[in-house]
Amino acid sequence: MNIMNWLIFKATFLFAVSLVAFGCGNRKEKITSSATVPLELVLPTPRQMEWADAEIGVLIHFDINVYEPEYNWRGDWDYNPDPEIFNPTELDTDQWIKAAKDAGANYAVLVAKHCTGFSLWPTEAHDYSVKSSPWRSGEGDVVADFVASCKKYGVKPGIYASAAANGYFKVDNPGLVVTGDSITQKEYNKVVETQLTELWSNYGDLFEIWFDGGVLPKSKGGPDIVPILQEKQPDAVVFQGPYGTKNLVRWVGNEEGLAAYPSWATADSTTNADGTVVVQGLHGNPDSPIWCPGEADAPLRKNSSWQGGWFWHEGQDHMINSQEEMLHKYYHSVGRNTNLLIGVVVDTRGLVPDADVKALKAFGDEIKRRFGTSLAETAGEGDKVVLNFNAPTEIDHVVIMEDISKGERIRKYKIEGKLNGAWKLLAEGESVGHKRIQEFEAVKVSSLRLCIPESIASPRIRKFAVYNIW
Ligand code: IPT
Repeated sequence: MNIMNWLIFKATFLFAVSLVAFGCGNRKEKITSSATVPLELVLPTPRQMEWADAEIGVLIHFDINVYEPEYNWRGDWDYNPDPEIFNPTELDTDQWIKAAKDAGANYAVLVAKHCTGFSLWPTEAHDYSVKSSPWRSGEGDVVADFVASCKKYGVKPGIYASAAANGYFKVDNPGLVVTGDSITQKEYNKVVETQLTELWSNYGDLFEIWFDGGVLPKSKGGPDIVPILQEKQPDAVVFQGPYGTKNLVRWVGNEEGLAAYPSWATADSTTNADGTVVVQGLHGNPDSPIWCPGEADAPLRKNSSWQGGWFWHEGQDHMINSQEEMLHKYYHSVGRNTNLLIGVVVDTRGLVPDADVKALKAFGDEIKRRFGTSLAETAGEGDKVVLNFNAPTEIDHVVIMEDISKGERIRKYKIEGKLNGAWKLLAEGESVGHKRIQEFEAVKVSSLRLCIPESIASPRIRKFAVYNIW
């Protein structure tokens, strides 16, 4: 028997023994189902672990269309709003990042260029940018301000600059020039390469790079992004990044902050990663060799507001999601092994509106109130972790975290509480990964246990915590 087989045998044996010894229910079935342990566990990179720990981020949207809401970048390819209208006289990126921090965000991604093509930094690639605007007499750089504020407040900076759409260059998804009359695809690809080189070279290390709609690969006529990414930002986490690069993160398939359940951190595709692949496999795939967890993006303003809630529009403060709605998204993203990326708008002043600042803070405060302090918590290894109370204690939430540095090992779990001397099933599920939040009807228990009837190797529980929130 070689070492690996021995380890497999040992893991299976120990697993069976512990089930017999502790009897976490349904014993027979579980012993047989524990028989396979893969030869290699898929592990996240250190940066992907840091990203999972960050849990909440913001995606800050600001573009020239905020000053001209009638403009539709797809409507008239020959028209672009005049840069003269872009003048956020009160722009204060500290205010944006403070608002993000109040929401509990640990990272922030700035939309440096959205579909209009107007660029928030003084790019050398063309003149359709802040340098042609009256804002700070054309001397300003929103990206530089943003990164400086992130540093100041300890929020990790990221940048979104979609290559897939650009009204200024008549480009539509998945990154192809629609008319071909004013600029060729080759020239557009060069613009993208120049712009991404600038963004990835001039603003320090980026925590996350965001490709909206994925990246059209070179083989399908797109820009040659991979070598630039690998040279300039080799450690950045890349949302819908090119296949084959490391630190990938996938879309969850909606803009409502709702991950499917189960939600495995491993997946076969990054969903739309090349801008053309059909979205599939939203649950991920526990047997895939690619670590590519979900990131659930959702604007603070409802999807039914202007531009899907991503951009500011006058008179829409009432479209801000309620605290309950935001918490629902949190439970269905962070609580499902997926990061939550909250879309934040910037208004014509250059500020996050007061109503949004308030809502972000209320959301962050409530998460702290709910999950800031547990009633009890522990960590452990193996198929069972127990928490005992001195007296029957009312509980209604459990948080489970795996030590993902050792891989996502749990395949099925049960949470059981001891009521009047008997174990009762309170909740059960499949994926855990970085974090699983489980809510159930309040119940008084003297003990609580996490049972893991199915896993691919001995489970490593980083945290098993219980709360009384209601
Ligand atoms: C959508 C893209 O098609 C998808 O790939 C992903 O990037 C997503 O945006 C991010 O929110 S487009 C949107 C209008 C649903």
